[in-house]
Amino acid sequence: MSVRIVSTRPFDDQKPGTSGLRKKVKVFQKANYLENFVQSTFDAIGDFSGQTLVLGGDGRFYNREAIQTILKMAAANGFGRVLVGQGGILSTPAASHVIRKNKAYGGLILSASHNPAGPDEDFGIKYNIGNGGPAPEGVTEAIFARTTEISEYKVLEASNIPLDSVGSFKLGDMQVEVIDSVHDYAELMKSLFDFAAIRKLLAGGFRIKFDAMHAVTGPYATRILVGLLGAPVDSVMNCVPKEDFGGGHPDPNLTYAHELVDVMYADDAPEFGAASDGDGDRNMILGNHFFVTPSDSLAILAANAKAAPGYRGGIAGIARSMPTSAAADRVAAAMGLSCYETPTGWKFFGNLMDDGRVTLCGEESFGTGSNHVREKDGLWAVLFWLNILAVRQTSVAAIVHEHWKEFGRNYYSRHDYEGVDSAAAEQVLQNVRDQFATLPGQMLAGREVASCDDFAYTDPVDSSVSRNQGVRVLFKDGSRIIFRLSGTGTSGATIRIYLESYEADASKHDLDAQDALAAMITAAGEISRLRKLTGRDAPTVIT
Ligand code: VG1
Ligand code: CO
Repeated sequence: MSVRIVSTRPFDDQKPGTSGLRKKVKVFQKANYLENFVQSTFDAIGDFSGQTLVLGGDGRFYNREAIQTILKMAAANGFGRVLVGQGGILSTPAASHVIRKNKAYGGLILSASHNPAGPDEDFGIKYNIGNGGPAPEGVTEAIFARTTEISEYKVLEASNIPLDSVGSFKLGDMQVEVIDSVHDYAELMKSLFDFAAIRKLLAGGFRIKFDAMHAVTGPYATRILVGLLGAPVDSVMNCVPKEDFGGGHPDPNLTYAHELVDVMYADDAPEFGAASDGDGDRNMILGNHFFVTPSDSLAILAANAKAAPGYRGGIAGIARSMPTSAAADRVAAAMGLSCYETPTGWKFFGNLMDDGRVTLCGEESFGTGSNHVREKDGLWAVLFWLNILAVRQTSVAAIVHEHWKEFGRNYYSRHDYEGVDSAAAEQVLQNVRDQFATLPGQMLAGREVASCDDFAYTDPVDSSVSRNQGVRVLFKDGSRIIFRLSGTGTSGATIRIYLESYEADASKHDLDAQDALAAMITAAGEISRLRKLTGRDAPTVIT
């Protein structure tokens, strides 16, 4: 087997976004496109000779092909060992755990998360560092810089490795170990949650429904919920990963997880429902005829953390992304914990967890997690909820209502306008920026504007600064309107508008969020002149 050095030219569109490089499969299939990005990553991450790399993906179309290419490149570039999930499958949180457990140098995760899959849809790749978390901005910038000047890549001339059963192989001097995709992750979950209590809850007739949306969490949910916790087989649905995710959009929200929503809002609905996304790091939590917003879910997990054995000793602190509602801040204040507000994307939580400042983290985009790994973790959130339900012996809706009663309710919603012309989207944000000087002091939606800014974050651990992380209109009463452009899409621009207002009065906690936020929604449209610029009169998705 010999190493081949292939000459190549840079592509000008390999800048990683919020979570790695995401493009249409057709783009990744262009000659040298994947290879350039992988070699640029290897060139940018330092000296890994003889070290371990973790490799796996969400099973989408092109996963297997990409894995074979990356294995041969890893061998040619001097890795000592690659741990690859069986069938090429590793959920994002499981990959994070395997990196940490094996003290790997880093990992490559092949996923475009909740974006649709198939030959005409999306593919993605991201590099995670040795702590198991997404590469911080300094690293992704170095990778990007390398993509602009790359002139050759290295690949071993060898045949493909069989991925479908566990085993050890040699690729040149490099060891390839095909590992069980679920085992280590399941052991980790057992160490955090009271499996006996959850098993008892389920045996007592508490019915659950978990929707893997034809994506990566299927094998994990089946092994853990059915195999280890004894849930009836029909408690899980769409649990066989498909290369095209069944033609669906594996984004666990009320719009895309409609199959589960129909079950949970039917007359004979189970007590608990949940779904996860393409790569298994997101979660949606539902009760019988009840939806838990991700921001509330984070706050509720924090307030009830001691129910779970893994968190019985208490939590160090909480972090949330800036657009996530301030519900968790109220819990942190009540518990005397520090609370951090970071830019969107899990990579910003890594330093805070490594430094021991926070235990729980969350994002409004259906992501919650803790320092057990360095990614958000869908199934972890499901098990955490089940553990709390087993201890509290009440319904999801009752837990949420009691939480609001104690802490007040942060009404919250996100409106997404997808596939908007990029220039128009930029202008929507600019229109708001242009009013930064005049808005403060004005009344908007019946509230006084306190201040406006472009959110900037200084990492308290390494002092790195990230600017332009969202346009904020902040009100005196704590309400907020935030505008941001998505960094994960693959065509056109997506405008996200995040709306939040706080209600302390328990007699007003039963409004629909869209009604409670109606005046704020109108105000957001007016100050941004969104309708005129984009020609849209309604959001594509409301969460
Ligand atoms: C979105 C979410 C963000 C999340 C990111 C990756 O990013 O808003 O909270 O961290 O996706 O999640 P953006 O830039 O499109 O708003 V995942 O599950 O797609 O890896
Ligand atoms: Co995801």
